[in-house]
Amino acid sequence: MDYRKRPGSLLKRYPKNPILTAADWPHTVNAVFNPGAVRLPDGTTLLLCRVEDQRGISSLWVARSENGIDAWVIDPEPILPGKLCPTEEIWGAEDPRIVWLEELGKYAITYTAYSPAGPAVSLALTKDFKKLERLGVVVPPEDKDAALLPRRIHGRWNVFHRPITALGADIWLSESPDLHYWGKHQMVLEAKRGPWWDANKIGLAPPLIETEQGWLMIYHGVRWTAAGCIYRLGLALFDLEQPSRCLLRGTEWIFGPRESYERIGDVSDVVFSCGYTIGDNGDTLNLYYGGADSYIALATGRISEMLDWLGKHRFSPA
Ligand code: M1P
Repeated sequence: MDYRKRPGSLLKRYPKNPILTAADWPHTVNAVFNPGAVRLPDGTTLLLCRVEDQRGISSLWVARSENGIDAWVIDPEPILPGKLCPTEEIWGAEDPRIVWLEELGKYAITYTAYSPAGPAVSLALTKDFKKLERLGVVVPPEDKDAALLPRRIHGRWNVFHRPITALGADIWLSESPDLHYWGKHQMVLEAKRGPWWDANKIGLAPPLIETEQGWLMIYHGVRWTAAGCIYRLGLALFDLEQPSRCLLRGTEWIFGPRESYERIGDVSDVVFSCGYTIGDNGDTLNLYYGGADSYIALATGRISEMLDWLGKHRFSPA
Protein backbone atom coordinates (compact mmCIF):
# COMPACT_ATOMS: atom_id res chain seq x y z
CA MET A 1 0.00 0.00 0.00
CA ASP A 2 1.23 3.49 -0.82
CA TYR A 3 0.61 5.55 2.30
CA ARG A 4 1.43 8.77 0.45
CA LYS A 5 -1.60 8.59 -1.84
CA ARG A 6 -3.70 11.55 -0.77
CA PRO A 7 -7.15 12.47 -2.07
CA GLY A 8 -7.91 15.93 -3.38
CA SER A 9 -4.51 16.66 -4.90
CA LEU A 10 -4.33 19.90 -6.89
CA LEU A 11 -2.48 18.12 -9.68
CA LYS A 12 -3.58 14.80 -11.14
CA ARG A 13 -1.05 12.61 -12.90
CA TYR A 14 -1.76 11.38 -16.41
CA PRO A 15 -2.38 7.66 -15.82
CA LYS A 16 -0.07 6.54 -18.64
CA ASN A 17 2.93 8.57 -17.46
CA PRO A 18 5.72 8.89 -18.40
CA ILE A 19 4.78 10.42 -21.74
CA LEU A 20 8.33 10.69 -23.15
CA THR A 21 11.46 8.73 -22.29
CA ALA A 22 14.94 8.07 -23.67
CA ALA A 23 13.47 5.12 -25.58
CA ASP A 24 11.52 7.58 -27.78
CA TRP A 25 14.71 9.21 -29.09
CA PRO A 26 16.01 8.26 -32.53
CA HIS A 27 19.44 7.40 -31.11
CA THR A 28 20.82 6.25 -27.77
CA VAL A 29 20.56 8.87 -25.03
CA ASN A 30 20.74 8.63 -21.28
CA ALA A 31 17.70 10.62 -20.14
CA VAL A 32 14.91 12.93 -21.34
CA PHE A 33 13.47 15.32 -18.76
CA ASN A 34 12.63 18.88 -17.55
CA PRO A 35 10.97 20.23 -20.74
CA GLY A 36 9.87 23.78 -21.47
CA ALA A 37 6.39 23.84 -23.01
CA VAL A 38 4.21 26.01 -25.20
CA ARG A 39 0.97 25.66 -27.14
CA LEU A 40 1.48 26.93 -30.69
CA PRO A 41 -1.22 28.98 -32.48
CA ASP A 42 -2.39 25.87 -34.41
CA GLY A 43 -3.04 24.06 -31.10
CA THR A 44 0.04 21.83 -31.30
CA THR A 45 1.91 21.32 -28.04
CA LEU A 46 5.64 21.90 -28.35
CA LEU A 47 7.99 20.58 -25.71
CA LEU A 48 11.61 21.69 -25.59
CA CYS A 49 13.10 18.61 -23.96
CA ARG A 50 16.35 18.38 -22.07
CA VAL A 51 18.16 15.38 -23.47
CA GLU A 52 21.23 14.14 -21.66
CA ASP A 53 23.59 12.05 -23.74
CA GLN A 54 25.86 9.30 -22.50
CA ARG A 55 28.74 11.74 -21.96
CA GLY A 56 26.56 13.62 -19.45
CA ILE A 57 26.06 16.69 -21.70
CA SER A 58 22.53 18.02 -22.22
CA SER A 59 20.99 19.57 -25.33
CA LEU A 60 17.49 20.90 -26.07
CA TRP A 61 15.27 19.11 -28.57
CA VAL A 62 11.87 20.10 -29.97
CA ALA A 63 9.07 17.50 -29.74
CA ARG A 64 5.58 18.22 -31.07
CA SER A 65 2.23 16.53 -30.44
CA GLU A 66 -1.31 17.38 -31.54
CA ASN A 67 -2.88 16.39 -28.21
CA GLY A 68 0.05 17.17 -25.90
CA ILE A 69 0.07 13.58 -24.66
CA ASP A 70 1.29 11.14 -27.27
CA ALA A 71 2.35 10.69 -30.92
CA TRP A 72 5.30 13.04 -30.38
CA VAL A 73 7.27 14.03 -33.46
CA ILE A 74 10.87 14.79 -32.57
CA ASP A 75 13.08 17.13 -34.62
CA PRO A 76 16.13 15.43 -36.19
CA GLU A 77 18.61 17.83 -34.48
CA PRO A 78 18.72 19.69 -31.17
CA ILE A 79 17.99 23.43 -31.30
CA LEU A 80 20.55 24.24 -28.57
CA PRO A 81 23.49 24.44 -28.09
CA GLY A 82 23.64 24.11 -31.88
CA LYS A 83 26.65 23.89 -34.17
CA LEU A 84 28.14 27.25 -33.20
CA CYS A 85 28.19 26.44 -29.51
CA PRO A 86 29.31 29.51 -27.52
CA THR A 87 31.87 29.00 -24.76
CA GLU A 88 29.34 29.63 -22.01
CA GLU A 89 27.50 26.44 -22.95
CA ILE A 90 30.26 24.02 -23.87
CA TRP A 91 28.98 21.71 -21.14
CA GLY A 92 25.46 21.87 -22.52
CA ALA A 93 22.08 23.58 -22.33
CA GLU A 94 19.57 22.59 -19.65
CA ASP A 95 16.12 23.25 -18.19
CA PRO A 96 14.48 25.69 -20.69
CA ARG A 97 11.52 27.95 -19.90
CA ILE A 98 9.51 29.38 -22.81
CA VAL A 99 7.43 32.60 -22.75
CA TRP A 100 5.58 34.26 -25.64
CA LEU A 101 6.49 37.95 -25.91
CA GLU A 102 3.55 39.55 -27.71
CA GLU A 103 5.37 42.88 -28.10
CA LEU A 104 8.18 41.25 -30.09
CA GLY A 105 6.12 38.52 -31.75
CA LYS A 106 8.74 36.03 -30.52
CA TYR A 107 9.19 33.30 -27.94
CA ALA A 108 11.81 33.89 -25.27
CA ILE A 109 13.74 30.81 -24.20
CA THR A 110 15.66 31.14 -20.95
CA TYR A 111 17.88 28.17 -20.19
CA THR A 112 20.85 27.09 -18.15
CA ALA A 113 24.06 27.51 -20.14
CA TYR A 114 26.63 25.23 -18.55
CA SER A 115 30.41 25.65 -18.78
CA PRO A 116 33.48 25.34 -16.54
CA ALA A 117 32.52 28.78 -15.13
CA GLY A 118 29.34 27.18 -13.75
CA PRO A 119 25.68 27.36 -14.71
CA ALA A 120 24.48 30.72 -16.06
CA VAL A 121 21.15 31.98 -17.40
CA SER A 122 21.09 32.51 -21.17
CA LEU A 123 18.36 33.98 -23.35
CA ALA A 124 17.44 33.22 -26.95
CA LEU A 125 14.51 34.48 -29.03
CA THR A 126 12.73 32.56 -31.76
CA LYS A 127 9.66 32.85 -33.95
CA ASP A 128 9.54 29.27 -35.13
CA PHE A 129 11.83 27.07 -32.96
CA LYS A 130 14.05 26.67 -36.00
CA LYS A 131 16.08 29.89 -36.19
CA LEU A 132 17.39 31.38 -32.95
CA GLU A 133 18.47 34.90 -32.06
CA ARG A 134 20.92 34.50 -29.21
CA LEU A 135 21.06 37.32 -26.67
CA GLY A 136 23.57 35.40 -24.55
CA VAL A 137 24.12 35.36 -20.82
CA VAL A 138 21.57 37.37 -18.86
CA VAL A 139 22.94 36.75 -15.38
CA PRO A 140 26.36 35.20 -14.76
CA PRO A 141 27.20 31.99 -12.87
CA GLU A 142 26.09 30.59 -10.58
CA ASP A 143 22.50 31.16 -11.61
CA LYS A 144 19.66 29.16 -13.19
CA ASP A 145 15.89 28.46 -13.08
CA ALA A 146 14.92 31.63 -14.97
CA ALA A 147 11.83 32.84 -16.83
CA LEU A 148 10.73 36.20 -18.20
CA LEU A 149 7.37 37.79 -17.56
CA PRO A 150 5.54 37.95 -20.90
CA ARG A 151 5.16 41.72 -21.03
CA ARG A 152 6.90 44.87 -19.83
CA ILE A 153 5.80 46.29 -16.49
CA HIS A 154 6.26 50.06 -16.16
CA GLY A 155 8.44 49.89 -19.27
CA ARG A 156 10.76 47.17 -18.01
CA TRP A 157 11.19 43.48 -18.79
CA ASN A 158 11.42 41.26 -15.72
CA VAL A 159 13.24 37.97 -15.25
CA PHE A 160 12.89 35.68 -12.24
CA HIS A 161 15.99 33.59 -11.56
CA ARG A 162 17.87 31.69 -8.89
CA PRO A 163 21.43 32.76 -8.08
CA ILE A 164 23.54 31.11 -5.42
CA THR A 165 24.61 33.78 -2.93
CA ALA A 166 26.21 33.85 0.50
CA LEU A 167 22.66 33.52 1.86
CA GLY A 168 21.86 30.40 -0.14
CA ALA A 169 19.60 29.51 -3.07
CA ASP A 170 16.70 31.96 -3.24
CA ILE A 171 14.56 33.43 -6.03
CA TRP A 172 15.55 36.87 -7.35
CA LEU A 173 14.05 39.31 -9.85
CA SER A 174 15.99 41.55 -12.27
CA GLU A 175 14.79 44.24 -14.68
CA SER A 176 15.86 45.36 -18.13
CA PRO A 177 14.86 48.14 -20.54
CA ASP A 178 15.89 46.12 -23.61
CA LEU A 179 16.52 42.41 -22.72
CA HIS A 180 20.29 43.09 -22.95
CA TYR A 181 21.19 45.10 -19.86
CA TRP A 182 19.88 43.78 -16.55
CA GLY A 183 19.82 45.47 -13.16
CA LYS A 184 17.74 46.37 -10.09
CA HIS A 185 18.42 42.85 -8.81
CA GLN A 186 16.43 41.92 -5.70
CA MET A 187 15.57 38.83 -3.76
CA VAL A 188 11.84 38.14 -3.93
CA LEU A 189 11.36 34.71 -2.35
CA GLU A 190 13.66 33.36 0.30
CA ALA A 191 14.29 29.68 0.99
CA LYS A 192 13.10 28.84 4.47
CA ARG A 193 15.33 27.36 7.13
CA GLY A 194 15.00 24.37 9.41
CA PRO A 195 12.59 21.50 8.74
CA TRP A 196 10.44 23.07 6.02
CA TRP A 197 9.89 21.31 2.67
CA ASP A 198 11.33 24.43 1.00
CA ALA A 199 14.25 25.09 3.33
CA ASN A 200 17.73 26.07 2.10
CA LYS A 201 17.15 25.77 -1.64
CA ILE A 202 14.28 26.87 -3.85
CA GLY A 203 13.98 27.77 -7.54
CA LEU A 204 11.42 28.97 -10.05
CA ALA A 205 9.66 26.03 -11.75
CA PRO A 206 7.75 26.99 -14.97
CA PRO A 207 7.12 30.60 -16.09
CA LEU A 208 4.67 32.55 -13.92
CA ILE A 209 0.96 32.44 -14.79
CA GLU A 210 -0.86 35.75 -15.11
CA THR A 211 -4.19 35.75 -13.19
CA GLU A 212 -6.53 38.52 -12.02
CA GLN A 213 -5.21 38.02 -8.50
CA GLY A 214 -1.54 38.25 -9.41
CA TRP A 215 1.32 36.31 -10.98
CA LEU A 216 0.97 32.71 -9.84
CA MET A 217 4.34 31.11 -9.27
CA ILE A 218 5.01 27.38 -9.07
CA TYR A 219 8.41 26.88 -7.45
CA HIS A 220 10.46 23.90 -6.38
CA GLY A 221 11.69 23.36 -2.86
CA VAL A 222 14.48 20.99 -1.96
CA ARG A 223 14.36 19.09 1.29
CA TRP A 224 17.74 17.65 2.35
CA THR A 225 17.44 14.32 4.15
CA ALA A 226 19.89 11.66 5.33
CA ALA A 227 18.85 9.65 2.24
CA GLY A 228 19.32 12.53 -0.24
CA CYS A 229 17.25 15.44 -1.56
CA ILE A 230 13.50 15.53 -2.24
CA TYR A 231 12.35 17.99 -4.93
CA ARG A 232 8.73 19.09 -4.55
CA LEU A 233 6.52 21.88 -5.94
CA GLY A 234 4.72 24.66 -4.09
CA LEU A 235 2.88 27.91 -4.84
CA ALA A 236 3.32 31.66 -4.33
CA LEU A 237 1.55 34.74 -5.70
CA PHE A 238 3.16 38.05 -6.76
CA ASP A 239 1.69 41.50 -7.34
CA LEU A 240 0.70 42.13 -10.98
CA GLU A 241 2.08 45.66 -11.17
CA GLN A 242 4.94 45.23 -8.70
CA PRO A 243 6.14 41.67 -9.34
CA SER A 244 8.88 41.86 -6.70
CA ARG A 245 6.12 41.90 -4.06
CA CYS A 246 5.11 38.46 -2.81
CA LEU A 247 1.42 38.53 -1.81
CA LEU A 248 0.98 34.93 -0.72
CA ARG A 249 3.12 31.86 -0.18
CA GLY A 250 1.73 28.40 0.50
CA THR A 251 2.65 26.56 3.67
CA GLU A 252 2.76 23.06 2.18
CA TRP A 253 4.05 21.55 -1.01
CA ILE A 254 1.34 20.65 -3.53
CA PHE A 255 3.11 17.98 -5.58
CA GLY A 256 5.96 15.65 -4.74
CA PRO A 257 7.57 12.40 -5.87
CA ARG A 258 5.24 9.44 -5.42
CA GLU A 259 5.22 7.20 -8.52
CA SER A 260 8.15 5.02 -9.58
CA TYR A 261 9.05 7.37 -12.49
CA GLU A 262 9.47 10.18 -9.94
CA ARG A 263 11.09 8.14 -7.18
CA ILE A 264 13.62 6.04 -9.11
CA GLY A 265 15.98 7.35 -11.78
CA ASP A 266 19.30 9.12 -12.25
CA VAL A 267 18.38 11.48 -9.41
CA SER A 268 15.71 9.86 -7.28
CA ASP A 269 12.79 11.65 -5.63
CA VAL A 270 12.59 14.57 -8.03
CA VAL A 271 9.65 16.33 -9.67
CA PHE A 272 11.01 19.31 -11.61
CA SER A 273 8.82 21.42 -13.89
CA CYS A 274 9.91 23.95 -16.51
CA GLY A 275 6.69 24.30 -18.52
CA TYR A 276 2.95 24.07 -18.92
CA THR A 277 0.20 24.72 -21.41
CA ILE A 278 -3.18 26.23 -20.57
CA GLY A 279 -6.44 24.77 -21.94
CA ASP A 280 -8.98 26.69 -24.04
CA ASN A 281 -11.05 27.40 -20.90
CA GLY A 282 -8.16 29.50 -19.57
CA ASP A 283 -8.16 27.46 -16.34
CA THR A 284 -6.86 23.97 -17.06
CA LEU A 285 -3.15 23.71 -16.42
CA ASN A 286 -1.22 20.94 -18.16
CA LEU A 287 1.99 20.77 -16.20
CA TYR A 288 4.90 18.99 -17.86
CA TYR A 289 7.65 17.88 -15.56
CA GLY A 290 10.76 15.78 -15.23
CA GLY A 291 10.58 12.68 -13.06
CA ALA A 292 13.77 11.59 -11.27
CA ASP A 293 15.91 13.44 -13.87
CA SER A 294 15.03 10.61 -16.27
CA TYR A 295 11.53 10.94 -17.75
CA ILE A 296 8.92 13.44 -18.90
CA ALA A 297 5.50 13.25 -17.26
CA LEU A 298 2.26 15.23 -17.26
CA ALA A 299 -0.09 16.31 -14.47
CA THR A 300 -3.25 18.38 -14.84
CA GLY A 301 -4.90 20.84 -12.47
CA ARG A 302 -6.96 24.02 -12.33
CA ILE A 303 -5.46 27.47 -11.86
CA SER A 304 -8.59 28.64 -9.99
CA GLU A 305 -8.24 25.77 -7.48
CA MET A 306 -4.59 26.62 -6.95
CA LEU A 307 -5.49 30.23 -6.18
CA ASP A 308 -8.25 29.11 -3.75
CA TRP A 309 -5.83 26.72 -2.07
CA LEU A 310 -3.20 29.44 -1.73
CA GLY A 311 -5.70 31.74 0.00
CA LYS A 312 -6.46 28.98 2.52
CA HIS A 313 -2.91 27.71 3.08
CA ARG A 314 -0.97 30.94 3.36
CA PHE A 315 2.36 30.93 5.13
CA SER A 316 2.80 33.50 7.89
CA PRO A 317 6.35 33.79 9.18
CA ALA A 318 6.40 33.09 12.92
O1 M1P B 1 18.62 16.91 -9.85
C1 M1P B 1 17.52 17.74 -9.57
C2 M1P B 1 17.64 19.07 -10.30
O2 M1P B 1 18.87 19.70 -9.88
C3 M1P B 1 19.13 20.97 -10.43
O3 M1P B 1 18.18 21.89 -9.98
P1 M1P B 1 18.50 23.04 -8.89
O4 M1P B 1 19.87 23.56 -9.15
O5 M1P B 1 17.42 24.03 -9.03
O6 M1P B 1 18.47 22.34 -7.56
C4 M1P B 1 19.08 20.98 -11.94
O7 M1P B 1 20.23 20.34 -12.44
C5 M1P B 1 17.86 20.25 -12.48
O8 M1P B 1 18.00 20.08 -13.85
C6 M1P B 1 17.67 18.91 -11.80
O9 M1P B 1 16.44 18.34 -12.22
